[in-house]
Amino acid sequence: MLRKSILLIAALQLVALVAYAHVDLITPCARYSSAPGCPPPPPGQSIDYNTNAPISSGGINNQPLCKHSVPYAKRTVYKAGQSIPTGYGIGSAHGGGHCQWALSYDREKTWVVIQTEIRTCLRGAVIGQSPTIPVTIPIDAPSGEVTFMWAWINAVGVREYYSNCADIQVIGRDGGTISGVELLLANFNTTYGIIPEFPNPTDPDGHELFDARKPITISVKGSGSGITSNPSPSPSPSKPNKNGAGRKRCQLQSTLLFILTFFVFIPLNM
Ligand SMILES: *[C@@H]1O[C@H](CO)[C@@H](O)[C@H](O)[C@H]1NC(C)=O
Ligand SMILES: [Cu+2]
Repeated sequence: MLRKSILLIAALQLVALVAYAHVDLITPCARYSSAPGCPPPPPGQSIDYNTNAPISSGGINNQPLCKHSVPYAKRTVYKAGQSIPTGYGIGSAHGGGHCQWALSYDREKTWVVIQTEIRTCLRGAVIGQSPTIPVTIPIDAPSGEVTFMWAWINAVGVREYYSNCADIQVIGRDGGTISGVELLLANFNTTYGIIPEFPNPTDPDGHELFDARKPITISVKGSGSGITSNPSPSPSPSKPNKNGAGRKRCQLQSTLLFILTFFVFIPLNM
């Protein structure tokens, strides 16, 4: 009986540890986030306890950008020009990586990247802490209902692509245009290349792919509804690369966690 409950506790701990092994956007609330203070999901949707899981892993895509397509009923309001203290939940910082923040005015059909941090994004973030990164809504951003995306390519570990989205309302100009660059996908699916791990400063990190992102300008009608965008052919794929090392490392991490659970947590619980 005691042994059984110990096994159960160990299993639960393992599930908890694995479920929190990644990173997610918690401010503003990612869609259906379980983070404290986030609103309940819209009708028909349920809380997502895995908002911190990548949408692509090992070059295999499991979930769409944003993970969920139905927006929250209520939007967080920001003014054009405002700096958002975006916050992150850290389960494993994966040596940092490349962050992109993007806006969509057309329900996730077209993305304009408004800010990018290459290589160092979330590097050194401490597990369990909630680092913040200021992201500025462009001063000339038109008003409208906007999807705000955080996307991340990790530096170390299984080659992954992360994407969380928050539903915001921008108070800005009445119509007009907003410019930026296109969203870069990599480590995503077989259409796109794999950026190999880049733990060391001299490692190739695919930054040239970021430099090559095409500019994009979208026009937003005064009412805030309906947009036109300049046509943008899909990004050219980069060369695929092996990622065996990353996968091995991740398996090793899981094994270590499992061993830890049995030999450290169980004695503590007894
Ligand atoms: C990869 O993802 C993109 C973007 O979602 C999609 O357009 C493309 O068809 C996908 N490629 C494959 C091979 O599934
Ligand atoms: Cu992870």
